[in-house]
Amino acid sequence: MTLDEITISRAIISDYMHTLLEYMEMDVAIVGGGPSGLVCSALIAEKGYKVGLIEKKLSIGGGMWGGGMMFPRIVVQSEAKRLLERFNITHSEFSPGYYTARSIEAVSKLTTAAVDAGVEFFNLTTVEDVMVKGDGRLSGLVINWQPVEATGLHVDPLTIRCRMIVDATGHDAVIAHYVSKKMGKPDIKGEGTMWADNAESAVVTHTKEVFPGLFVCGMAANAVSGGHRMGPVFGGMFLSGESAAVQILQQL
Ligand code: 48F
Repeated sequence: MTLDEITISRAIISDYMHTLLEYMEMDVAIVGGGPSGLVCSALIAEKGYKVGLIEKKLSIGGGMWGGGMMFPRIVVQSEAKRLLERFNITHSEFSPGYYTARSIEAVSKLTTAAVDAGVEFFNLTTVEDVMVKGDGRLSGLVINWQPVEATGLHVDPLTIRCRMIVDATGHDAVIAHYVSKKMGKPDIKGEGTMWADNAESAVVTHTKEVFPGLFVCGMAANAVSGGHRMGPVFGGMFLSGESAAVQILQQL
């Protein structure tokens, strides 16, 4: 065949614009493509709900991509071993209860699971504000291209409507902060020091609806509720994403 550059360009614009228009309204928007957001998105989408994952960076994976201090390995403890198996992530036991996995494989397998479950990805897209109307419920997100934010251009954003929103933005708990600043709640306690054992169980307990329509999972959950940090052990992230999905599915 003879390739035509303009047809290639039209194909890309047409396909993505169609998707963007379709996802102006969705059941669940997950903000942040780290491990907790990926697990959460896959488990909700596999039940047939319309799920969009918004990620400001070019690549998906968040803080899991780089492993620990750029050694591309993660550790997952025994409590979350079943999720390594569920997502077909190769792992081996380092010492009793401590499993190692390749961070790049873990990101890839979770991303594949989300794609296969029907999650639509919106990368290079920043959530820069939230929509709360008269009913006092978080009902939408204000989005913009990430390069607009990065370059400080004064370009107005667009808005999407969602039944539920998940703040999976990691340590910064960005969405919870936006809501807190404008609505006076949730109360954000801030993240504690490194304490892996405490942090890993707390992150699951802290995974909850913190404002009508807004769930927090992953490090965002600990940042909101005053939990500790844990470094490159990821079982809590997987279990937190799963817990958020279970709670949201109960409400949908
Ligand atoms: O930080 P991140 O991986 O979140 P997580 O699922 O996992 C935390 C771990 O990676 C690690 C840890 C556990 O061992 O402590 O840090 O809680 O991924 C968060 C993603 O959210 C994106 C960000 O680029 C990252 O990929 N993000 C942050 N702010 C925004 C955003 C925003 N305003 N709009 C869209 N995406």
